[in-house]
Amino acid sequence: MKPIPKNEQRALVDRLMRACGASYTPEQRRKYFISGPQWAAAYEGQALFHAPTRKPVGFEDVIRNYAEIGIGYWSTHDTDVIPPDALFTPEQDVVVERISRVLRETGVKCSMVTTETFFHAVFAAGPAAESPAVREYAAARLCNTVKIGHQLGAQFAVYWPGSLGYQIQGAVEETQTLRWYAEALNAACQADLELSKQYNRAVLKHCLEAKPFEPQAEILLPTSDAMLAFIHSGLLQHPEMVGLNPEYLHELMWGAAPRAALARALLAGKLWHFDINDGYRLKHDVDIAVGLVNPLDWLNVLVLLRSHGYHGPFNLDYKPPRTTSNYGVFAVSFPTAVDRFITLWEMAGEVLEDSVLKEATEALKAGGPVSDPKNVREITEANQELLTLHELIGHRIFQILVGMHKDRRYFV
Ligand code: GCO
Ligand code: MN
Ligand code: MN
Repeated sequence: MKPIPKNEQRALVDRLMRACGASYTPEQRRKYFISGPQWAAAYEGQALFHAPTRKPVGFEDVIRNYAEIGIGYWSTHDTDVIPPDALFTPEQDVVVERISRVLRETGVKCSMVTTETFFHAVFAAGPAAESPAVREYAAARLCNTVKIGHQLGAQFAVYWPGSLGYQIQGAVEETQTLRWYAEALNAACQADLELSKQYNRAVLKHCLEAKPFEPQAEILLPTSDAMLAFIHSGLLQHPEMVGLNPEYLHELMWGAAPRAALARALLAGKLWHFDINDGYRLKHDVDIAVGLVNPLDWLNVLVLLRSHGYHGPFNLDYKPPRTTSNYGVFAVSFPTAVDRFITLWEMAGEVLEDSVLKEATEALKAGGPVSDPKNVREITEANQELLTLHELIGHRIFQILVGMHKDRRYFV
């Protein structure tokens, strides 16, 4: 192939996207509670060893592009849209008004707001640092975000306490740091109880998000399970207002089965918000788009969520790779991520309806007949043939994933 001239490259990408086919319409995409984060679309490709590869994109462009694609909801950090020096000033209100206008114009809704308590130098020792002034500032930031949430019509506030931990051992007393962190959350919930009255709205759902490593060497609340324990530790004044925002990759990163982590959150009644992406076990937070690494696992995750009636948001918390251009972020990255999610979600419905899977599952639950309930050999043998169904179930789910269940075969 000859070199492709620069001015023909977008057309090529568009043509190959059309050749992929099978995309959903914006109307179809809007039926799902899918949210696009400001920071995901605006991510410029930078990292510790990576210079940016994309140009900055403002919230107006992000929201308009989401609207066109059919992403019905938008989420943001406070400082994604308001420069730190403008927070708490009239300039903040101007930005919030500008956001409200573009949301109104496009019909996109703000579903979630979150506070950046990890990037700015003020959080070098984390949001629950020893210095009372830092802690007071962090608490004020959380309360301010809750207010912005009410002003923008959000239902959820997320807290990723990324820098709650330490690099140097012995420098931080863990119980004290956790107590201080709880104080900030208590302040946010208290502020919400007042603000929700003032704005005549329901209180927000306050959701904690864990990540096992990064940016600190040691993290005090590294998993969703740790956060469940923290919610019920007695440190929170309003544990009923606080739930979880697990992130698929964050659970995978520490070696968990994300589906099991979600199941534990479901049982605790705390699965309120879900960050969706993909990646690899025991690696850093690569934030790859949903379904590109573990589609089979993702299918199983969505079977669990569908069968338990999860109706919360699916937040596309991934980072378009630095090989994707600014144009590609909205032409390829977001529409394909959304479409893979919808495909997997609908497929999960097929799994739940599948007659082979239904019968196999029912048979396993029925078990084999046993006459002597203390006879270990009889009990073992009564179930022996049935247990082969585990592997058959795995095969059937694979068939559904690759579309073989409707007797489609891949011939050579
Ligand atoms: C990560 C985190 C963040 C949080 C966000 C919300 O991948 O590092 O998931 O993206 O979700 O900061 O508070
Ligand atoms: Mn996340
Ligand atoms: Mn992540």
